[in-house]
Amino acid sequence: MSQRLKIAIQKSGRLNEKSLGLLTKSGIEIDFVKDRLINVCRNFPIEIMLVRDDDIPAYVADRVCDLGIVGENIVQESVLNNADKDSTTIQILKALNFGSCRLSLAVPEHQDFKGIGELTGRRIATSYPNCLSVFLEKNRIAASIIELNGSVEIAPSLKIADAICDLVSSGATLKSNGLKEVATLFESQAVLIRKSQALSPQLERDLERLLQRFSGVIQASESKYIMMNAPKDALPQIKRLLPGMEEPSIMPLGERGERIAIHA
Ligand code: PRT
Ligand code: ZN
Repeated sequence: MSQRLKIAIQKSGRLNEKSLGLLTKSGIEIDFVKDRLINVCRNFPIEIMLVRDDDIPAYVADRVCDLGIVGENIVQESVLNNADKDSTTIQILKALNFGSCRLSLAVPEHQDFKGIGELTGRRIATSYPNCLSVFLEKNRIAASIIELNGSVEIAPSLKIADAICDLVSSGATLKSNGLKEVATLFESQAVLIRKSQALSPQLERDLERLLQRFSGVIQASESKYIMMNAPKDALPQIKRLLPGMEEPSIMPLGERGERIAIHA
């Protein structure tokens, strides 16, 4: 059995740079060779596999690799697709705070849309047929699902669908295609996944170390160092407004000390 953790990340695309950033900020030094599938790390027992994001859940499920960094949207779709196969159980270990988006339903913007019930009998284009099917069933909506692999947003103007179900982040793509968001199926972000089945004791220990490093990086990215000058008597109010300000450093400014410098 391999004595190195194998982690699959997206080779190129929206999650590639931030996935690599998380690894390097976690102190993992990798010598990447262009187009090499597996890249070995110099200072941590880990190998990085560069692959297409859609393949990551299956690679983890089939133990081609131990871990993966992928959008929760891809995990959800894959888990629903393999719901009947016990051996493919994968587990989300950690939300990674990047790649955030949502899977949403959208219809032509000129349409007077009163609620999702109006999707009954309509054709909905999507690359997420499993997620959409579960949502429609839950909401007792009988609609047909048109499965497309890309450019879902152009389906209504091509008249091959009446609505779409696609990932949205800024909303600019919907807008430029004359569509409006009418419901959100779920919010998504990049997550770290593993197969539920235990690894060797050594690899479990390495994984624990890796998780601690990831947590440190994520916590640091959520923290801000705040410096401000303020009237001294505003301090109680400032402390109430800013979380993590219980014990700030306070320095009097000028001779009378009516104003203070606050660092937190
Ligand atoms: O080549 P490979 O298969 O690896 O990559 P890919 O082309 O399938 O995926 P990629 O790189 O586009 O996205 C990877 C992951 O990024 C997704 O699975 C999501 O988890 C996450 N993500 C975050 C997004 C978006 N934001 C996003 N906005 N993925 C796709 N989009 C697309 C969306 O499909 C739509 O076409 O961007 C468009 C909408 O963006 P806005 O900003 O105009 O709303
Ligand atoms: Zn993909």
